[in-house]
Amino acid sequence: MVSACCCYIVNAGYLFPTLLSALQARRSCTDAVGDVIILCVGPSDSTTDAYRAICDAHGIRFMSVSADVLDGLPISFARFFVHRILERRYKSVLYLDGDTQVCGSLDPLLQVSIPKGRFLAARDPMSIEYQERNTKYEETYLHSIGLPAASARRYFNSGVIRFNLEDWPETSSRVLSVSGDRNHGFRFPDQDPLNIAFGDDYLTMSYKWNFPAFFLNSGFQTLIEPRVYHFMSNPRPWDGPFAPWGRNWFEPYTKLIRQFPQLENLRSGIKPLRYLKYMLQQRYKQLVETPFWGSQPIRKRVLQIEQDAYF
Ligand SMILES: [Mn+2]
Repeated sequence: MVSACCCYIVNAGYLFPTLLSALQARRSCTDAVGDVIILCVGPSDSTTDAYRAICDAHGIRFMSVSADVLDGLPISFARFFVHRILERRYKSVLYLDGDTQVCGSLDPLLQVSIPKGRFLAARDPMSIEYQERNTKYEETYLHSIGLPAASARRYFNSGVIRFNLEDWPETSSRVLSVSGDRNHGFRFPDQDPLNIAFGDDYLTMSYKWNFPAFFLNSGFQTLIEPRVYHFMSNPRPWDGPFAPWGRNWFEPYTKLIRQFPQLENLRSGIKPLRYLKYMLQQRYKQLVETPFWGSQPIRKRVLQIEQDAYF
């Protein structure tokens, strides 16, 4: 029995990208080190059955979970309920968003020991942005949600988190209490209260384990050698071969459909007008943002974060 797992928790609408990431994760961690688990929130139907069959055949645990487990909260909060579902034998958990791609061994991350009560997360690019743009802190989004400046400098992303399962009930209840105090009204509903509840009291994970896809614009993949790419905002790579990822990160999804043609009709594509909008938007972002993100000071700061990272 293994005591570690990679865990996704999604609803049926997000199973397509999640399956790709989970298959990659399965190939990227040793069977004897960790299980790969997809928790699917909501009723079983022909769609979830199709995904379950693929998972069963490829060594991924697929578990259907009643929506009741979320206490009425939206799916974005689901990561704070995994301790209600996972068996206690899993001591170490690597939570992954479904909008990720895994391309290197996850064993070391599953096996690293984490002090009691702490967790590992990667710095969100927003934490770099406001400092390097020399914006007045009082005028930033992070200030508007009540985050002290010291915590804002370490504002982290919640898309990939490594934690000890025994700590998660306490962590989750702190987050849900912060979120509840604001009527669950944050722009980043899970990430903001997690940052407010923990401030800078977490352990920094290398960008290697949660690499923001737009860093591809600045060539940071050669500095960092990512093992998990995270596609944090729309468009996503399964929508099309947009900048900056192009065909390289789009084709795994088309291959997935070639491998499992039964998935073709179970996913919804984007409309041509939106496709065009995304194409222009991504090119524009590349032009406008690369001088900033590709600049020497940012490069230095990213390298510094990497050097100081706990793991
Ligand atoms: Mn995400």
